[in-house]
Amino acid sequence: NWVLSQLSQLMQGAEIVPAYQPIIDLSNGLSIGYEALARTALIGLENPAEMFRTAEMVNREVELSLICRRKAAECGTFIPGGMSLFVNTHSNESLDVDVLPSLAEMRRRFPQRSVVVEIHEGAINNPHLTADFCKAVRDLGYKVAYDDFGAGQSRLLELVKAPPDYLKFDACLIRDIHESNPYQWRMLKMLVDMCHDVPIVTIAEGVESEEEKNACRELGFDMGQGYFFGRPKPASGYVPQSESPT
Ligand code: G
Ligand code: G
Repeated sequence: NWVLSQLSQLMQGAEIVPAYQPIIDLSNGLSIGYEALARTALIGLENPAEMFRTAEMVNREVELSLICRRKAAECGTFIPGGMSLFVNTHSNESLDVDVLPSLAEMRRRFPQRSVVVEIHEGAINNPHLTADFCKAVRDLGYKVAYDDFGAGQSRLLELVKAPPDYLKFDACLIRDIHESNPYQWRMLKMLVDMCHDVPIVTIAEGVESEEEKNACRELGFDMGQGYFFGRPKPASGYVPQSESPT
């Protein structure tokens, strides 16, 4: 059908334009890096979740996720040295067979780029494999983040046996946090403190208001990400027009 034919066009890669969303250090308000989020103008696939659902229908989600990471690195050259590019993975990607080789390729092509790989919680299902993966990523000079923590099937086993460098707390835990009951507040505080003890850098996702930002800071979150700090936008949105390549 129409959407599937759009998908095969997408697989050529040229139709993917990554958007980049800043990740902010809550102690000083400065960006520490950018998460790449896939975008396309192809009709029927504009929504990345829909784009991946369509790819899953024809078992091409792993390939698509790999293409998105390539594009994220290629278009992410605006990111200053010292800041990190955060890239995504799909739950059906195998950490050792799919993700690791693609990171090694990224390392060869962009040796100066600092990269954090966000592991989807669906792919975190074996403590030994996950620990081996984390070690291999660090051997490449990259860092690991566990994504969407607390929203779905997040497992404590890997958090204990294979602690990541970053833990991204899902937006649903952050939403309306300033109105939350004392138990919810204490629970989050405890989780953040636990991370700092390891240490794991904590990132609050989906921060949409000043109140939420202040609450996250008070809870001790290291970093924040969300519309309050900046919406995802294409690389061209970060480069002053006069400095664009001609
Ligand atoms: O950007 P947005 O919130 O609309 O993205 C929706 C979902 O699509 C994200 O939560 C993420 O799971 C997925 N997604 C977006 N970009 C990428 C990407 O580059 N690779 C992978 N694997 N998933 C992505
Ligand atoms: O990779 P991950 O599954 O964490 O994807 C994050 C998703 O959340 C992306 O689709 C991104 O566009 C979206 N997003 C980023 N910031 C905000 C925010 O402040 N509010 C909401 N509702 N969504 C956000």
